[in-house]
Amino acid sequence: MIDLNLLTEAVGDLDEEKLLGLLNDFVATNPSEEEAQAVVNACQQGMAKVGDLFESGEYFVGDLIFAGELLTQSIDILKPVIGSASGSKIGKIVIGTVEGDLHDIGKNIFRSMAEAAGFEVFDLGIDVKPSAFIEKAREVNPDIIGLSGVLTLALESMKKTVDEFKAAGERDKVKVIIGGNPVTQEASNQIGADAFTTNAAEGVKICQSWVS
Ligand code: B12
Repeated sequence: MIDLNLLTEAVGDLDEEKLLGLLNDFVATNPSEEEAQAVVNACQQGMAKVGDLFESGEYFVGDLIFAGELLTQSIDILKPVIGSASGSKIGKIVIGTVEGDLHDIGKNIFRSMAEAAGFEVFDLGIDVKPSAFIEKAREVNPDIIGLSGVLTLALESMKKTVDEFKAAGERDKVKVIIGGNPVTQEASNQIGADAFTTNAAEGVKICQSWVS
């Protein structure tokens, strides 16, 4: 099994060669889905280190951009072992990163895992306005709306989105799950979501429980 601490360190240090080497070796061992999820978590912890180093002034915006590219590349390598969907679809999810937030790595990881679990996922991308979520919901009748965001201000956009669903008479037709680094139980209550998570695999389990 891959050394998860080494992996977290490689992400935090932005050591591309080491990181991609570790991941390619890992994928070649034909790992289980659980092992792949542990690897995603280790990468996520590495990104938290990148965030801390940015906050303390050691890393700059260029480093954040590079970290983003590095993690996107890492997830591409991991995709074949994260799981694959078989058979019919178990439910529909509309997801997007909320208005004002451009971070999409976490959303993309959740999307891959949800698709692997058999969900049909409609991904609206980044900086998604509440009206765009509502429009898509009316078009495809999803079971679940997934709101992603990592900026503190994303919490306000999530609340605005849920409020607009209520005003449009669409809120009771869907379950709402929010995800991303700043979400908490308290934030979830204020936003009016049905669930929250900072872990994509857990998010998928919650969604599965809603459609089973
Ligand atoms: C990479 C990065 C960037 C990249 C993003 C690239 C991309 N394509 O996403 C770029 C360079 C674009 C960027 C820009 C900025 N960033 Co930035 N960024 C980060 C960093 C280092 C990592 C984020 C990340 O990808 N984490 C890894 C993923 C895997 O974790 P995650 O998002 O939490 O996702 C997991 C779960 O939460 C869950 N999940 C996520 N979404 C969803 C949705 C659903 C439905 C479910 C169920 C689950 C789920 O699944 C994932 C896997 O388990 C963070 C540091 C941090 N601690 O997060 C800062 C951070 C978020 N950025 C920050 C800042 C300040 C900025 C900028 C303002 C910088 C600037 N001066 O320009 C801009 C803002 C741009 C904007 N308007 O959004 C701050 C935010 C501070 C705050 N409190 O709001 C942070 C926290 C860094 C810091 N410590 O200061 N950033």
